[in-house]
Amino acid sequence: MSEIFKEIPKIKYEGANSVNALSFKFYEPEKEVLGKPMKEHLRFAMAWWHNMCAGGADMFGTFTADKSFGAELNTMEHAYKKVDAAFEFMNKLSIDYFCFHDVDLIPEADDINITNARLDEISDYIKAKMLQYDKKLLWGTANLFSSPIYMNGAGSSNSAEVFCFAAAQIKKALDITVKLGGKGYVFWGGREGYDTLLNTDMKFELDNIARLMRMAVDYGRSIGFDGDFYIEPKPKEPTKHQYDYDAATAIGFLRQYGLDKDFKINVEANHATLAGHTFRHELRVAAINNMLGSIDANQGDLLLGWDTDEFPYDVYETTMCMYEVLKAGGLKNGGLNFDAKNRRPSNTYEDMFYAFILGMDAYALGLINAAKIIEDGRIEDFIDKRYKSYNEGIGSKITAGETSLEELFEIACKKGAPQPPMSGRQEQLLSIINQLLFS
Ligand code: XLS
Ligand code: NI
Ligand code: NI
Repeated sequence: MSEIFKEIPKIKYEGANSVNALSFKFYEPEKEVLGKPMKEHLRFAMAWWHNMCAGGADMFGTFTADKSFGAELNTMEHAYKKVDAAFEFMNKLSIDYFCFHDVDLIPEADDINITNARLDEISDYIKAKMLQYDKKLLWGTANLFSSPIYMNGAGSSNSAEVFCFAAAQIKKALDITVKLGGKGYVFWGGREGYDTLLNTDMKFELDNIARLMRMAVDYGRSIGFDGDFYIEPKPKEPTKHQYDYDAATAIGFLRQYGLDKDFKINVEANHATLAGHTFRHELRVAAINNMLGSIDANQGDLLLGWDTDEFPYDVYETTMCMYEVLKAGGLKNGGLNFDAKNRRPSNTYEDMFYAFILGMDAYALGLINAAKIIEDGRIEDFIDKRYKSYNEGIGSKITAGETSLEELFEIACKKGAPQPPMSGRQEQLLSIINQLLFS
């Protein structure tokens, strides 16, 4: 088999002073950080849709990047070429995982039976390549948003026939995910939302989405899927109101419908900021509910306000992300999926590699920095100190649930107004972070 990325060598770690653009400056897969190799903390994954399929088309123009890999687009020959390209790419960059939607892998046919036969065929080929290159599937999913049949959503569609077709696609995507040993299955809302309540029964749509997820869980478990289902929250785009607005909303939904034992959250950086939160906030909300599952590692642009899916480069953000991940005890079945694409004018094969080098180095730095914050201990010590009034006296009775409103009333009336609490010291804490990042 001939090489596709012929000009690109295997990317190696060369250290922070290297001027070779095709090298890692910070990512050393085997280097131990807090007792575990970087590659295990980070578990990088390649998103099939952006990397193997998307050519930079936008509302104003077509592809700028050629992702044909020498084959005619939308043929099975092309599907095979994408597999060849994907594994060569992952191998050259030392990326251990990938993620896909069903229709990223093959051209969808008019007849679902033909589509499914194509999925069987290509997944045989992918499975063999996974063995050959020692690569793993992080998660699979079904695309329930591109086809015109999904214009009103999938689980939330007003059409029962569309709901039925969505269920069929999910079943097949689960079959392929299990066949390839995937440890995750994602539900990103797609068009599960609405544009106007004038035509929408919100309660009915939410009930139906939950019904679809319940069937997916029951089927998945019946065929031996022992990984995690994920909801990937996003507040808007493509619909005006997406039902899975943010982590808190999705967790409430999962609990309401009894799906919380099987699902976790897949937090995407760009979706967090679209929801008006920091990335870190979303990670924390998921973590404190024991639902931090996996991460779509990208970056938005606050000046633009849509899902720009940029490769992450903001080291402050990657640091805070990895700090949350380390504090949460790591990602069990999840990883860092680069749900990210090159900017439209970055349209060559080399640019695909530069983008991943950027993202992987940014996360390696984030991990190194986060470990420094933890080892330093000043931030965590400060937080402990800030709440220490709950470790003694009336504070410990409050947290132990051993007091009452009446008792607190009596104490407060006897003691009178307390002193204001201690300073929050925000500026001091921020300067500790900068000291740790840059020394
Ligand atoms: C879109 C989502 C999508 C999911 C997978 O905004 O990020 O790419 O990750 O369906
Ligand atoms: Ni995503
Ligand atoms: Ni997204």
